Amino acid sequence: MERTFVAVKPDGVQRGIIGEVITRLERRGLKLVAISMMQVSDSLAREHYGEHVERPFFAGLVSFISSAPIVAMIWEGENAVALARQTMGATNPANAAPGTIRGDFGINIGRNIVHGSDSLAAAEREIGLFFGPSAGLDYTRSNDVWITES
Ligand code: DAT
Ligand code: MG
Repeated sequence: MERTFVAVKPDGVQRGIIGEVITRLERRGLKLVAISMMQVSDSLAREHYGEHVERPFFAGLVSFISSAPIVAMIWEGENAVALARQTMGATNPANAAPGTIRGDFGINIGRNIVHGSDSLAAAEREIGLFFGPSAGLDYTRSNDVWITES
């Protein structure tokens, strides 16, 4: 089953929206298989956002993500990568649809509450970076058969 990396960023933690993010992903049907509150180091932040190193917002992004605790998670489910991104909404909250996390809770691209892997390859890389390659519990929920047709 597909797995993706999702994090509640420092703004989401400080604003008390951790539960809201988790609730929305749970309601969607995705399954939480790992969770950790952590303070991101400067080096982990740079590595995680390495694809953006040349962008003008890189320094601000790295300092923001490492400025206060985050909640790092692994979520599992059919199409977990795409579904988590859809539930989060567009990168810029100003363009994110109402009903999405970013569309309901944000107004500014530099404070967009959540991170979610944008591809299967990114998910594997980010899970490895934040949790290690073999992280994530294997377990079944009694209602899994009511969420995904086998
Ligand atoms: P996403 O987080 O939706 O995957 P991304 O990978 O393009 O978006 O960018 C990573 C983060 O960088 C994004 O969540 C917020 C910040 N960011 C992106 N574009 C930005 C911009 N033009 N100005 C300021 N911050 C930006
Ligand atoms: Mg991204």
